[in-house]
Amino acid sequence: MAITTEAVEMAVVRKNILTDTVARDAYIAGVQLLKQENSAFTTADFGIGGPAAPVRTYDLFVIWHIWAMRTPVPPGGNPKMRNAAHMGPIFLPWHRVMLNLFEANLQRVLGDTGFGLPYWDWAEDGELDHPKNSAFWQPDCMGGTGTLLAPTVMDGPFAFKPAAPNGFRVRIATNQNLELVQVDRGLRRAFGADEDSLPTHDHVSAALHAGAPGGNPSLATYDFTPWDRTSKGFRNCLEGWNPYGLHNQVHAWIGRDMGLASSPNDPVFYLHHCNVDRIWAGWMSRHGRTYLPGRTAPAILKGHRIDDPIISPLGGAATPGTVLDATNLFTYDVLP
Ligand SMILES: [Cu+2]
Repeated sequence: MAITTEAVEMAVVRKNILTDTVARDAYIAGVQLLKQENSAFTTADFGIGGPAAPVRTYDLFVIWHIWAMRTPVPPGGNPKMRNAAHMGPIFLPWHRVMLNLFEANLQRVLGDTGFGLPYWDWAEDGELDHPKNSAFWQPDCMGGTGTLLAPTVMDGPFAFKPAAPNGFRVRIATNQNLELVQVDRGLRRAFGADEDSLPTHDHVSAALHAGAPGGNPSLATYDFTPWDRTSKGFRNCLEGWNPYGLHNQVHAWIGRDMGLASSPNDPVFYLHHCNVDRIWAGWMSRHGRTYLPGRTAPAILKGHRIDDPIISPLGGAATPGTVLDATNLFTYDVLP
């Protein structure tokens, strides 16, 4: 079966993975299927060294994300200041498109067009004294109490089983130069090693309630010039550069694979980003489906303006303007 490159027009409901065990189990099963399915591509198609090996459908998304991370905007710029998917206004639309296509592929392999990608409400776990003891990390959910000294995930559905060739393995990663390389190892996490805590409900609320007493009024605006990792505004608050927190903090708290350009290697990536997308939907429910910069912004922002096609080998017909309202594809059971 070929990878689904277009989201299926059917309004599914995305639910909390900790309260919907049906969605949880379907997600886990679908990820395993995408991880075992050969795409039409081999590693040689992406210039990855070593013997040519089939690229699994799941791993195509990993490659896609790394590629975006390496693509500076503007061309020739510094991808660590703004790239095709991060550190700029496109961050939220770009990941929305990625999630929609991942969800469509899960629907395909599960044979269930009603499947909705679940989300992980990490702010709920941020309220716990010991977030690593959350139900989320138990063997019937994501498993894997990785530590700095023993980061390989050894329990749960994505446990590393060296003798099981079809078990969950990390197959595509990057070297120090962000070049794609083939690997064959287990998934890695190190809770709390790079960041002590998860964001809490107060942090999410502060991002959403710009008009509340003591609130930050700039958070009522989607984004600001210079449209990069230094900007004020809602996008960069949720992305977690200014102030540091939310999305970035969650990646850092989980650590290891989740801290890399290849972070979609961890199936938690999609559950995390689904929650980020849900927070964005919550913000739009208060402030309107607004987006900046507009179409007349300077060309150096090409790929981040409201009518620009997103820069991506997949889902490239989408623009920010076309994905602000996604209710034809999905809704959330609860908005923050
Ligand atoms: Cu990303």
